[in-house]
This record gives sequence, C-alpha cells and structure tokens, in this order.
Amino acid sequence: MGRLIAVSNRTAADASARAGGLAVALSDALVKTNGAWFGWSGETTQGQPRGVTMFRNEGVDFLLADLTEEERQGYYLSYSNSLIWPVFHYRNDLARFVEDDFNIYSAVNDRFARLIIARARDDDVIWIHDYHFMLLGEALRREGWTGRIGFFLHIPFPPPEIFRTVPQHYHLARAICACDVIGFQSMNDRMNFIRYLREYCGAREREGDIVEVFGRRVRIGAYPIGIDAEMFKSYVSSEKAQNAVRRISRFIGERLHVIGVDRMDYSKGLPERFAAFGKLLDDYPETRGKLSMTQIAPPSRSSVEEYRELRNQLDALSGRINGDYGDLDWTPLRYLVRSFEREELAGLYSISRVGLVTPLRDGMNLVAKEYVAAQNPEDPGVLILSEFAGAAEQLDQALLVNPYDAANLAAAINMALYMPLEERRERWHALNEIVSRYDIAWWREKFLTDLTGESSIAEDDADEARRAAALRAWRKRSA
Ligand code: ADQ
Repeated sequence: MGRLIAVSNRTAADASARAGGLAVALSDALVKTNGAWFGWSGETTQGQPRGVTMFRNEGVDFLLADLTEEERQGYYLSYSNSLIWPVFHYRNDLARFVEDDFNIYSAVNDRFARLIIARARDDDVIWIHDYHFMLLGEALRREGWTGRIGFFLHIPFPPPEIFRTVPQHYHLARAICACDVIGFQSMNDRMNFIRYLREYCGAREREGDIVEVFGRRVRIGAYPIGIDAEMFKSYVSSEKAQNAVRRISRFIGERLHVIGVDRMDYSKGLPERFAAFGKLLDDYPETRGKLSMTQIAPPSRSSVEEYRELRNQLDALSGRINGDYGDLDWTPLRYLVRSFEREELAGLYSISRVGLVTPLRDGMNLVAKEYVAAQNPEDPGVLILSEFAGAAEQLDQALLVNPYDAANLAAAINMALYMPLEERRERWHALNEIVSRYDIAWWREKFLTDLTGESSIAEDDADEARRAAALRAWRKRSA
C-alpha cells in the first residue's frame, strides 16, 4: 500500500479531536505511511475565495478546507446534522428536509474529491469517514480515481423503511457503493444496509461479506470501533484523575455513585434516563439517601432548537427529583453541562458503582467501553447499557436495558446497586476481555487489512489468530 489518505469532517488538527479515539487510531497508520488527512478547517468564509490550509505534522500532511457560510449552513448544519443525523438515529420525526441542501452537500463532497485527486498518487488508499461524506466515493470515481476506497459509518444505519424517508436515499446508497469496503459499527447496521440494497437495488450477497450491486463487487462488513483500552486504564492513576476523584468524593460521601457521560444530544436518551432515576427513588424507597447520580452532558450543537428544548426538559426533571427527594445533606441528581478531560472522566468512572449508558440509538458508544476500562478489577462497578447502542452486540455481560422503559431501567439500577461482588467481577472480566481485545488498533487493522489486502502494521500471527477466533465466537453469540 502507498500512503493512507483519511477524510473526515473534523481532523486531529482540531484541539478537541486530537486526544479522541479516532485521531489516535488513524494517526498511527498515517504516520507509518506518511499519509494525509483531509477535512474541514472549522473556519467559515463569506463567499469566495475558499482557502485551503496545508501543513505537515509528524510526517502527516493536513489539508483543511474552509467552508463558505452557505456551505456550513446547507452541508453541515442542515443536510448532515438536521436530516441525516436524526433519520439515521431512527428519528425521522425530527428531520428537516430543505430542497437545496442536497445540492450543497453534493457540491462540498465534489470539492473534496477534487482536492484529494490533485494530491493523491496511484497506490494511495483513501479511507472516508462518516455521514458528512457519503457521496465522496462516487465523486472520486467520477474524477477518475481507480484506487482503493474505504468508507466507515460511525453512526447507525437505519432499516430501509426509515432510510427511504431521505429523498435522495438511492443516490446516497449508490454513491456509498462506489467504495470497495463499506464498514458499519454493528451487524444490525450492516444488515439494514444490505437489506436496502437487496430490496431496492437488486443486490446479491456472495461469500465472505461480498455483495454484488450497481455492477460492482463491494465488501460490506461490521467493524465495531474500540478504544485505546490500555491508555485509558493508565489514566485512572494520573494526577488529574485522582484530583477529580478527591473532589467528587466530597459530594458523594459514603454513598454509591451512578455516572452518565454523554454529549447533550436527543439520541442519548437523557430525559428518559432522568425519569428512570426518579422512578427508582419512587419505587425503591430503600435506595433514597444511599446513592447520588452525576450526569455530565456538555451541549454539542446548542444553536439548534431541539437542544434548547432538551436542556429545558432536563432542568425540569432534575428539579423535580431533587425537590421531591433531596435533603439538607443530599442532592440525588446533579448534571454538569461542561466538558472534562479524559483523565478526569477516567477518575470519575473508576469510583462509580454504576455506569449508565442508555442511548435511544447509538452507532457504538465509546463511553460504555471507557467505563469498563476504568474499573478496579477487585471491586468493579456495573455497566447498564442500552440494547440500542451498537456496543450491546459485543458487551452482552452488561445489564442490557430498554431505555424507553423507565420501570425496567429503574429495576436495573436497583439490581446493580445490590449486585454481589462475585457477580460484578464475573461480568466485568467478560466485558474487559472484549474491550481490551477489540481495541482501537484492532479496529483500524481489521478495516485496513480488508481494504488493502495487507496488514499495515506487523502483528504477531498467534495474536491475530486468537483475535479472529474471538471475533467468530462473538459473531456467533450475537447472530
Ligand atoms: P459520539 O456520539 O460523540 O460519537 P461516543 O461514542 O459516546 O459518542 O463518544 C463520545 C466521546 O466523547 C467519548 O470518548 C467520551 O469520553 C467523550 N465525552 C463525552 N462527554 C464528554 C465530556 N463532558 N467531556 C469530555 N469528553 C466527553 C460518534 C457516534 C458513536 C460512536 C463514535 C465513534 O455517535 O456512536 O461510538 O462516533 O465511532
């Protein structure tokens, strides 16, 4: 393989993304191949000209394009975030359909294709990330690119009945299929996409994840993304983590702690989670005064009306719960709308008896994996996980819940609080095995090996065989 060329809306040039899992995962392969990373600079210009910033960092070329105000609105805020994001999270009731947006989305994808083509060499491999660039594969082919292209979708892919509510569904599906390897987070997402291709595009499935469609053979697989588990574990003993533990311990006292960490987004099921916590205190009076919950939820796109509404809902729910049950020396539920450093989060997870991860729908959900990685093996906490998060396919030793069912969720929290140490350990060992084995390096390797037919980073054969066997076992379990 030549160089790896990664494309994603935001890149590791972004301070907020640099420490994130994707940045870490990709940078290894980018550094090793002297690769390049294309994305949006985060800057907006008024009309023409649209600048491209180029710089080199640790052997990796960054090429960052500005967007015009019209592009930021039509491509980013509107088509990507107000149409694709809700529909792909099964919320077509929240989707906004604006006629011109698709043309702008399409034009931005075309512009990136031209930028990439102008700099790519024949043996380079292009890896496209996420829903902002679903037309890019086809645009690259139109520009004459014949090399390998991979596409990975970080968010869920909905069932065909829902996908078809996007007016350009056929166009999007055809464009994605211009890539050679198409990766989803879960088997469920993969099946949804294949079902659409079968039912509406005449696709035929062949051996080994190969699908024939639109006159091409493409590989469509599930590649569940992981975290850098080893690194995350090491955060727990850091000064920042311990400082966070000391500070929150003053709030918790002798009580058990329940933690939730999410971007404030309607897909994360926060009002439902708060309501379930209220139901726990209503239905299980013995838990009152015995536990405290902290929800960390920084706003992600607070300019959008739905997020303001979400904030109001959370204010009302937490006010009700704290008003009904709080005491002079006890606040049952706090929520903090600020961001924390990863080390601080590791500390907070590590002292929490319960990790509450209950999205209504999620591609994977990395918080679930971070919570597991941060636990003390001798006295681990319990992960409560939504069955509608991609992570549920792998993490079946969590307490799996329906996040819409407040009674079910309240019962799960109650069960987690009183779970015997031995059962907590057993469940955690099984979860930790998966989180550690299928980490971010495994994910990158698996995708790139399928894309290039060669492993980009030398790996011990026995280790790879073990991983493959475990993956088969996991696939069998979740089939
Ligand atoms: P997200 O929707 O952002 O990602 P998630 O997978 O949970 O969801 O990742 C969030 C990350 O942000 C975690 O690493 C978490 O620690 C961090 N984070 C959250 N709140 C924070 C806070 N207050 N302060 C600091 N950090 C915070 C999308 C998809 C997911 C998919 C990922 C990766 O929606 O389904 O798992 O991409 O593919």
